[in-house]
Amino acid sequence: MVTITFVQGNIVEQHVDAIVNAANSSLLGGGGVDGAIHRAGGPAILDACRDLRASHYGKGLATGKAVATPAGRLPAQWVIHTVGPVWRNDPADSALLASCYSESLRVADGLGAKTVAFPAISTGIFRWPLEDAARIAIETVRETETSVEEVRFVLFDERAYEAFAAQVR
Ligand code: AR6
Repeated sequence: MVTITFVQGNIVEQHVDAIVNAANSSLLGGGGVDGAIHRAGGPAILDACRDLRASHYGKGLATGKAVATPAGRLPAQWVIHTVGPVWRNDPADSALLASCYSESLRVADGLGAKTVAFPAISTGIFRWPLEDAARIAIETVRETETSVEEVRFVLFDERAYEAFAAQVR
């Protein structure tokens, strides 16, 4: 069974097999955690993303899907890019946020990754309320069949850390 852990910190510093990026469908970078990952990992990540756009992902990556690239200079080996939904208070979108977690774990399994770090997908620029995002994230990880041994939620600030950690108390 997967062990779920929580740390408050910066996802780019995590020594895990794969870190997950809260990307956008262009796969070509952005702000928030996406910007931090590309800055810290260097141009190899963007090069790999451009290759994806030039091959199987000509139209970009759909919301709720995930795809991996190498991690450049990061301590992790892989970056799994996923696209969360923008919050618009439509309950149907919860399945898309859940899909980000389950699809990322499916991609991690394909890579043979045993340790995977996730940010709080959609809770920044995409405005998803933290408590609801935390509930969906943890329920989905618990319910997904995976060979990943540790899922580490890396929360940038104390409020996000508390929202996630509260889910398992
Ligand atoms: N490490 C861990 N968590 C972080 C870091 C970091 N270095 N930086 C920010 N967070 P966001 P989204 C937290 O906005 O809402 C980009 O432009 C942050 O506090 O990064 O899914 C993409 O290209 C928040 O809790 O992602 C997309 O266009 C969480 O990570 C769009 O933003 C997610 O915030 C995606 O928006």
